[in-house]
Amino acid sequence: DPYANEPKRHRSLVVRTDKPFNAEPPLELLAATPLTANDFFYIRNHLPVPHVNATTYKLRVEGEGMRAVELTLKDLQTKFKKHTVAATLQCSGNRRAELNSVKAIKGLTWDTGAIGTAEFAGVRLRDVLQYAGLDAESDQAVQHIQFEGLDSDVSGDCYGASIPIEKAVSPFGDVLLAYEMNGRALPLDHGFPLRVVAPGITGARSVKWLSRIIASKEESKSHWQQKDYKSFSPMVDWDNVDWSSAPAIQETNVTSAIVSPSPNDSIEGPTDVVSVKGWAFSGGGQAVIRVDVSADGGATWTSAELNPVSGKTLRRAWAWTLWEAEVE
Ligand code: MTE
Ligand code: MO
Repeated sequence: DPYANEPKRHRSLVVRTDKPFNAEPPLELLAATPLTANDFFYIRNHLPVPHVNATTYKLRVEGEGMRAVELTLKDLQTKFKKHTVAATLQCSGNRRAELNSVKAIKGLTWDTGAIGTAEFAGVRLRDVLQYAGLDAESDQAVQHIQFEGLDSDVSGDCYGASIPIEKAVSPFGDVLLAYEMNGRALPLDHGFPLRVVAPGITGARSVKWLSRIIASKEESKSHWQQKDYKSFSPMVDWDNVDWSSAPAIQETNVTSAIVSPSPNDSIEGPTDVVSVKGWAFSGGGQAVIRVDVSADGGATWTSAELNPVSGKTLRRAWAWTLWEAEVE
C-alpha cells in the first residue's frame, strides 16, 4: 500500500478522500481566526505523501541559459534572505458542493473550506533563479518556471506545475520557496521540507515537496498543468473536452462565502438582527474593497465590516479578507 506511511492528521478535519488524503476544516473553524492553524489547513494531495530526509534533501535548479545548481535546505536557509508572506491558498475545486447543486460535475466535493491562510516564510523564488544565472530581462527564451514534487505515482510520474515567468521574477510577485508555515517547519502534508507558495494563483501551482525547478520556454507537461485545472464552457464535458483549447488557470477570480450562520441554521434571539460572517478573496493580489450582504433577496444591502489580513495594500493583497455584517 503506497499509502501505508501517511502522516497523522487532526481528527476534526472533514475527510473528502482517504487515499490520496483530502480534507478541509469544519465550517465553524474556517476563518475563525485571520491565520489558519496548520492543523486545520485544508489538505489537497494527489498522491502518497513522500517522507523526505531534511539533511540529505537537495533542490535542483536548472534551465535555459542557466547553470544547474543543487541547494540543500541549509543552503537555502543560510545563503538567501528570509522573507515572510501571509498568503491564502485555495484549491480550484473549492465550493464544488455548491456547483454540484446546480449541475452534477466531476471532482472532489469540497464544501467552502478548501482555502486557508498562513504566514509562509522562506526564500524568494526570484533570488534563487537569479543565483542560478537566470537573466529574465535579456533572455526572453524563458517563459515559464516549472516545478516538480517528490510525490509520484506507480509509473514514476511526479506532481508538477508551472507559473508564468512574469509572476516568478517580479519583485512584486512575492513567490516563495517556503520552509516555514506559521512559524513552524512545514508540516508533512503541506510539503516538508520545501514548497512553492505562489500567492494570488490557484493552489495547484504551489508545488509541495519541491525537488526541481526548471526554467523553460514551455509550461509544465504534467497532467495537472495540461489536463486538469482549466475552465471551459458549460457545453464542454469530460468526453468532448479539447484540453489544449484553454490555458491553465493561474490567477483566480474574486469570490466570497458565508461561514456563519451555517446553511439551514435556525436562529433565535431577542432581536431580528443576525451577525453574518465570512471570507472574501481575489487572486492576483487584488484587494477586496467591499462586501455587501443581503438577507432579502437583494432588495437591501448591508456593507460588511472588513478585516483585510493583508492590511491596506491594494495590489499585493495575497491574503483573504474576513468580514462581518449585522443583517436584519
Ligand atoms: N504539490 C504536490 N507535490 N502534490 C500535490 O498533490 N496539490 C496541489 C498543490 N501542490 C499538490 C501540490 C493542489 S491542487 C493544491 S490546492 C495545493 O497544493 C494544496 O496545498 P495544501 O495541501 O498545503 O493546502
Ligand atoms: Mo487544488
